[in-house]
Amino acid sequence: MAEITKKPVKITETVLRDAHQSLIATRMTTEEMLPIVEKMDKVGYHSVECWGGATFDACLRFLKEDPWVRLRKFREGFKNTKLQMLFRGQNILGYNHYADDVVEYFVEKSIANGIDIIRIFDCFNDLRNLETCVNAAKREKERSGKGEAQIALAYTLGDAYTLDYWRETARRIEEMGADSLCIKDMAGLLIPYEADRLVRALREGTKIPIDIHTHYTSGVASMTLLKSIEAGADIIDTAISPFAMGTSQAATEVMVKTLEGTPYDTGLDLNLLSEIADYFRPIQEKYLANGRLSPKVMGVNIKTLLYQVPGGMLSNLVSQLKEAHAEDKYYDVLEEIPRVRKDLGEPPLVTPSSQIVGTQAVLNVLQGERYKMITKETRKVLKGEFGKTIKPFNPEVQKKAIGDEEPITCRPADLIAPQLENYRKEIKDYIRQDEDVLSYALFPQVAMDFFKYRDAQDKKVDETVSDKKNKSYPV
Ligand SMILES: [Mn+2]
Repeated sequence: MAEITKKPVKITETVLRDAHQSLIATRMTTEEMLPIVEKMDKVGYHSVECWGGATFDACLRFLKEDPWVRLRKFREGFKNTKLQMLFRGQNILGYNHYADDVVEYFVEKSIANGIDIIRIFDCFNDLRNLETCVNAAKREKERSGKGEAQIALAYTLGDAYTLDYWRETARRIEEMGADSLCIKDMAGLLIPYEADRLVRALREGTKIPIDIHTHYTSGVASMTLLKSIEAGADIIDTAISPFAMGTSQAATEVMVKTLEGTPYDTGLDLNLLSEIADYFRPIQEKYLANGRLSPKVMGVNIKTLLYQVPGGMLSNLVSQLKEAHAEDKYYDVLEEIPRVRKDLGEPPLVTPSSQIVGTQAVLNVLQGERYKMITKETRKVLKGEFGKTIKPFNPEVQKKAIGDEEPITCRPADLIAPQLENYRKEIKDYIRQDEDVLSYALFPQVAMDFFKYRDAQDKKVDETVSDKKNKSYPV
């Protein structure tokens, strides 16, 4: 009898990052997460995604938590499981390009505080914008033995995104020294049979592990994952069921059960997963009850496939139009989005390009004339400040935006002088740990407010202590 080659599929669990970012605007607190960490650590996940993306911003801005403290607590609890983060290339976790010294220091500190795998992407898939980050991770690996660089390609559709493009890009990613490759399908555009073709093309281009990250938004995610696995994908991203589906990932338990007894058997224990689901269910119910989790994001949104626009972008669009009392222009804007995207070189629509294209499309429609008003960000794109898009910019629109200014053609960060020392100076009165400078570099206003809050909290504690002991206040 022929021996069947076993090829267990690896699971990246997203409940501590993308799942709650997609469903409840990243509001899960560290306190809600920590009690389940010990159990999650026993599962045998390939990794747990728990940091980066919007979690950093939401920690500081809404939860008044230090994201670095959260990370260190995860590291303490996850003794056997790799921790993973999402990193926007030269944007780090922000919306603009940073100097290399900031990117390098962020990578160093992320790994030092407990991150094992850094998933790095660029909103234009301009690989030059990933070089500094990938190289920094590789240096850390040499130095400390820790740190893996995974390059993620933002998945999108369009004439230029052919199987040859994906195959060739996979080849270049391996050449750059990435440890693995991820297809990041933020909008749920990757449909099952296309996934089969895509993964086979990637496999022809590279030998490194292939990870598929998709969202359930359009209802096809679990089928897409299954076809990807059959085509040779090594890792899939899933979320434990109470925080799965809708705009989040496919459910972990469903994929584990589906693969059971096949050559792809993950080997994960369904009973243990079910206990983890039991833990998260009341948390899901709490957010449903307080309205943070809307049943609207839990169903299937087929518009995302029709218009090829990510779910998050659609809801932004609705609120922008509502504010302008122009809700009747919804379909005009939906038709304008692909035109603006084409003018801007047909980039994937993912943070921050999704916001830039969306806002410009709204303006074009509301002003009654295209590019009558051009946003600062659109101008930056057309000047080349975000890097190179797959297709050239529309020259007329570019001319209108930047006039006779010379567009940037090199890697944009080559033109940015080191920034760390200045940031350090600006927060010298508040700095308490090396990492503070990075929080400040990414979100200056929000981090400064947090530092002040932190000082005030401590002062309150001091005051209580001194009040009791000395009946006087410290000077
Ligand atoms: Mn995602």
